[in-house]
Amino acid sequence: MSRTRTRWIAAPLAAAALTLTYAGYQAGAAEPSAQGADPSGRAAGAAAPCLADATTLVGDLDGDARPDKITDPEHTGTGMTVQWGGTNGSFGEKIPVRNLLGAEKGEIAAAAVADFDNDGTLDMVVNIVEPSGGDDPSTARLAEYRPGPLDRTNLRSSDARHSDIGEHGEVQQLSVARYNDDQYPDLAVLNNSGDGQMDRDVRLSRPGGGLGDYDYEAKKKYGEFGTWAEPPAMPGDGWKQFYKPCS
Ligand SMILES: [Ca+2]
Ligand SMILES: [Ca+2]
Repeated sequence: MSRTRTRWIAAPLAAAALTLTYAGYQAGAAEPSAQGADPSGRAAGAAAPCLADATTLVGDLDGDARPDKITDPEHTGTGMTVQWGGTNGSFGEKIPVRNLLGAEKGEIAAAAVADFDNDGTLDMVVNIVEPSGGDDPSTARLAEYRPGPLDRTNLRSSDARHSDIGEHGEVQQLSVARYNDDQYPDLAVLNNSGDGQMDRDVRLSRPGGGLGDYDYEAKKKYGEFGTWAEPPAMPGDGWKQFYKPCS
């Protein structure tokens, strides 16, 4: 409850900053303004996410109505950083997502950020796994779908749900994708499924938002089977499919 109250109190203060920051974007956006009450159910005060450049998404991740900056240099989800939004449209220092998630040395930490349920606050899928080093893959230590807002200190969500992405092998990379043709982002998963096999798995959005579970038919249709020597390509244009340039 306190989270909701905080957001409502913060909204009027941040509204002015958002208006300035997003004036150009809002003016040209086809989407209705996300400020104030909105039939789409977007959080009050949260501007729609937008792309500062091909590898930098700007949107509210922690629910304080100030846009944050998420950078995913290789579109792999492994080198992702977050810069929390401050006053007057400023951003803090780049913090590696793997540090915020508490990944240990030797663990692979991958994350994908998008507004998977299209409510105006960014969400995250996370996976942490320690590779087995052998033919049989380990399962994830942590695999969750985390609807925003996320906690600034550890990226936790009060609505987090277990994800099955970590149960079919060792997740190497995560990336946003557009597979089924709806308004909700999908997920591409580069997965070491063992015995030399490296596949691109997929998790498709469900009607109304959020990600579905493993689906072999979807994998055959949108995924790809590969090997450790020749892994499948991962999508690099997922954000671009769903978010417009900020200016
Ligand atoms: Ca924020
Ligand atoms: Ca969301």
